[in-house]
Amino acid sequence: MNTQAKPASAPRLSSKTLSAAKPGVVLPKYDRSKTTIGIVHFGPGAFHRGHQACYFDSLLEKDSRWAISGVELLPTGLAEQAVPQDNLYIVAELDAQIRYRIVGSHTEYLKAHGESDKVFARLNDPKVKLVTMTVTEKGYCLDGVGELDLNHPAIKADLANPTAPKSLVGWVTEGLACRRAAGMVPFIPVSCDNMVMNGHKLHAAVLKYAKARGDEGLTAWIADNVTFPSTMVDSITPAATDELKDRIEVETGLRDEAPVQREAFLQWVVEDMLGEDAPDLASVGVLMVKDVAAYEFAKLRLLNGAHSTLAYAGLMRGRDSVGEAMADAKLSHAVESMMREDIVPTLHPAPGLDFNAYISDLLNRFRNPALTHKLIQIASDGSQKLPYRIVGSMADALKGGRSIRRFTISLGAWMRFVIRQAKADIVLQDPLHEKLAAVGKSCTGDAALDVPKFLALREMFSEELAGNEQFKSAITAAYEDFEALLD
Ligand code: CS2
Repeated sequence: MNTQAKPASAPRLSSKTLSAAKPGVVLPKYDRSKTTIGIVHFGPGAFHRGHQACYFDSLLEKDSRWAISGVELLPTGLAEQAVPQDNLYIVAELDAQIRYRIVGSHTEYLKAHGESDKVFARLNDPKVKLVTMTVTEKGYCLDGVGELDLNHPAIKADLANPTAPKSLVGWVTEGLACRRAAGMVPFIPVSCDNMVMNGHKLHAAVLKYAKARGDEGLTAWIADNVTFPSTMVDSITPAATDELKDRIEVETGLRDEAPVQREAFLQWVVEDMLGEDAPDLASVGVLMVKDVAAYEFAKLRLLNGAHSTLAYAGLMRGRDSVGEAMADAKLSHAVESMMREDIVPTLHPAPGLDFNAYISDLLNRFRNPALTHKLIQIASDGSQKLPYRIVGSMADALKGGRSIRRFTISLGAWMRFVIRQAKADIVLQDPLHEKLAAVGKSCTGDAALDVPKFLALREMFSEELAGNEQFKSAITAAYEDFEALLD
């Protein structure tokens, strides 16, 4: 707990004010002016800045080629905050030990919506080897079966005007098309979002889009030459607050208008296919593996599946943060049982991955008293997240003849949450918010009428699953009383 008084006004963080940092604040240990940009990152939000950018910050200490150009696809206001700070920002590691680190790996922020020439120049720069991205699940414009939705408005707009892309898939494909036209080697697109087989999904989406552009030569070139590694990313990164900015100002002696808070834990597992010319990620703690799927399934189903369950059930039980939901003994007990007894049997073993120890570590991370993680943040984009986090495990459990009872806690609470927000006219943070509001508003409380409206959402439930009697009756019971499932 911070007890120091707030200074009148600490200097704004920038290259010139670094010397004002209080002792103990970790500063970049390399000359930023001597670095060159080797990475273009789409979606430089809090997660990327707290996670991947920290790995590159460490790498820049030994290899100056890997500074990052952060590219905003949509205006977020971050670029405006970054300029006066010379693209520096503070990561507050809030855990058993508190640590402040000033990260210097971004040397440029660009806006895709206004500085597209500069973005194309970067994508065409032979020094740029990786194009990484954190655009969240919805940023890929996929349909209910995980394939590119050619009817998505952003994809339709890009197909009509492919050289002036707006979507992530449009940008990656046009960037690759430019490299091909210039006779260059391709960059490697690296998805860092919470989706199973994120690299494969991006690969398939880019190929489908290139084909829909009617460019067979480009489609074949991408198929033959471009690798799309899958990755698993992990670090709990709650959204920054004004309180955090004030605390950082007091504790570091510098004012940062765009800081990041996260736990100390950091993990990045990357499919080992970056080639020889790539940054040496293994040297800064990235786990390079042949098959990343086992890690992705474990993380998405155990960590994120538990998170979403805590979020919806917690919110409906009046809890506000992950810490509060974990202190709700009935809820945390049910979630732990779901993890150990229901999710583990759906996972693939991986070398060095001891699921029981992994679960115990996760539960401790959820209980981190130094970090407040709002449930409402995790509850956003449910229509995009739940299929990866919960519905996939349920489909596997059904195939294996196992119980799906506890999995329905999250879905039952989610339906109730959607209805509650709709009836209160609160717009959901979800790309399907219009559809969900209409469903929510029309619900009467009669499960026989209400539940089929949710199950008809093909973006979330396949026809096969929605038609499965066992699935329907379990979801219906959860809709009627998800709290009974906590016992
Ligand atoms: C969370 C994740 O907001 C959410 O949906 O479940 O952001 C989670 O904190 C990260 O995936 C942890 O790596």
